[in-house]
Amino acid sequence: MGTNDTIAAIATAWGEAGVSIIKISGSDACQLASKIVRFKHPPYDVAASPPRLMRLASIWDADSDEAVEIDGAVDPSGSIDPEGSIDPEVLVVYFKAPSSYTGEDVVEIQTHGGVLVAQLCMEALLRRGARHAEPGEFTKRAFLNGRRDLSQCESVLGIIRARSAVALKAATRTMGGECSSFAADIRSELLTLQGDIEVGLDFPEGAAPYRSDEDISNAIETIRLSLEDLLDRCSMGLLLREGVRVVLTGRPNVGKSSLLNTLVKHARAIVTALPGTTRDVIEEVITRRGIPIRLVDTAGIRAPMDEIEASGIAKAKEEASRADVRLWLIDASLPLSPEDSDYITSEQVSPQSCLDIIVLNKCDLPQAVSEDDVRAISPSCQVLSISVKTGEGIERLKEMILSVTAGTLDGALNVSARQLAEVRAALESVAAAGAAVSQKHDAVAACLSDARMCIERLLGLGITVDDALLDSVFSRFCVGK
Ligand SMILES: Nc1nc2c(ncn2[C@@H]2O[C@H](COP(=O)(O)OP(=O)(O)OP(=O)(O)O)[C@@H](O)[C@H]2O)c(=O)[nH]1
Ligand SMILES: [Mg+2]
Repeated sequence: MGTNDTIAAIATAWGEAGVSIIKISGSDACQLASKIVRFKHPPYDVAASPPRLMRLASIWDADSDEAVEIDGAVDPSGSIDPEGSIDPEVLVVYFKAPSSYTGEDVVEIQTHGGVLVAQLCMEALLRRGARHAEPGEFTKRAFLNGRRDLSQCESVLGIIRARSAVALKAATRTMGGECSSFAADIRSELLTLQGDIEVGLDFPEGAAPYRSDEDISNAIETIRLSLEDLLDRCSMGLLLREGVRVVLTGRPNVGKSSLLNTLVKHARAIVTALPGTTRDVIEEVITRRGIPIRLVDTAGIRAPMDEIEASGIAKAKEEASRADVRLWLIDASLPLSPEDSDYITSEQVSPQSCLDIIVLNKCDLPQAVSEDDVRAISPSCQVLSISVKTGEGIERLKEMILSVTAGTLDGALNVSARQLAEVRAALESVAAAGAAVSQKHDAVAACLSDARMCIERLLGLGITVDDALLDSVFSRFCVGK
């Protein structure tokens, strides 16, 4: 991917619409646009147009470039050769470098919306030397030209993909620089502390330390708390963007697929009285208070009867391991199975990042298991009785699922899984630095340096044009963004 060539793309979605927008960016943007644009009034050159002013023009293509050059010899306000006319009425706006989205000269042409008009306009530009932009290349140039840092660029995608008002707010907050400035503050604290510790390393043996162990520990703790705060806000943003992942697990025949069907309000999954009905993973999205909830139905867990069921069960366990909310359903009309007891016992030690709820289904039938029986095994676990058949407890269950989004919604920051992983890694390095204070200060400095590098990758500092990280970030964008 070159960086100095001039790129062009249709920025609007494919299909009939009010307008189509063609974007051109690069040092030759004006010159290229001038070859197909004919303004109705002077000045006739795109480069001479007042920046940011929408101007009426026509788009004109011809076999030879000379015929379309606006050079005064042609009367630009004169009649247009219908042979070369693509669109007799367009709006053209010029953004002069560096005050543009990409930081380069940008020309945008608004044509009448229509599949062919925009396509012909693009073809005319490509024939005259523009290169078709790759996905996200305009935003990538904005990053390379210092218009935005990487976290702001990634939030552009968050704005495009937002499916709820809260997710949109989180993306707007991030694009406005809230995540970047928070992360930049942490980075400068890390740098200062690392510098102080390195100065201290050079002090002669026996001299008073530059900063005491206690002082360093306190500074590390302050940074750790800031990173935890950042992690919470980013985790919530990712949850809003990707949706809360709710995985339905449990023994066969407990009513997992019936619950999925009730929550999505249609018969999505096959339900039968035969244990082992669901073999594959079934995923559906519902929205509750603007928050997307991804429901994942899985195969019942038992000793598998055949190879298909064995793979289904393996998939169920894999899904459960990456859930935000894990529901373990139990048929409360039957005594607890060993699998149920094992699950409830092990659930006590499950990681806090996932909310576990034990769901006692079929409470319309005579009960063999009560909520108290479950609490007797695990006093702190969340347990709820429901009946998919009568609808009892379903509203309460939805509320419990949404409790994972409580609290931090207002401060949520839109990040990608990549960015969240960087924050998590930074936190681990800072924790390691804290643990090393009483032993070796050079190890502390090294851990702080690792943490700082994670934050720098989050912001995209020090990344070069050819960095694979950039390609992986921008390849997820659409063409024309
Ligand atoms: N009485 C009663 N029956 C229920 C309830 N929920 C589900 N069932 C019945 O339980 C049986 C099994 O339901 P499924 O939803 O297929 O159970 P599952 O957990 O998906 O089962 P597998 O796919 O085999 O793992 C069906 O006959 C349902 O009609 C309930 O709340 N009350
Ligand atoms: Mg099922």
